[in-house]
Amino acid sequence: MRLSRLFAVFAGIAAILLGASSRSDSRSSAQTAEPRVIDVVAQRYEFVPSTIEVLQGERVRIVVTSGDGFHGFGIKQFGVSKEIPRGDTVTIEFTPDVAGEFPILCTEYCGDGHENMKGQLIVKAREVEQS
Ligand SMILES: [Cu+2]
Repeated sequence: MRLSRLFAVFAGIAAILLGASSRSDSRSSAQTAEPRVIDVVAQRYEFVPSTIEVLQGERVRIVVTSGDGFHGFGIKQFGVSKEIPRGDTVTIEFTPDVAGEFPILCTEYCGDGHENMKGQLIVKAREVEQS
């Protein structure tokens, strides 16, 4: 009687410990997942590269450097809008949760060709959950 009760308590503790460790494992792997880093140069009147391809749900870190004057980097769909001062490098992080093709726009007037300063973000749908 006493022995079986002791065993039940021990089994209960073991189950709690196992459950806690597997939970913290999955949490820490999600936290340590490194974002995809993409370097972009903003210059009159283009983004280089002009097309950025990422995966839906993947954390993205875009590092934008101004190649000349004052520019901006905006992706309306994902609430991204950053000033890129002359000679500066600005880091932008976001997670595109919607698949599709979205315009990247210069959000600061930078000269005659400003209206044509556009890039494209392609977010590819995540078809199968990868483990
Ligand atoms: Cu501009």
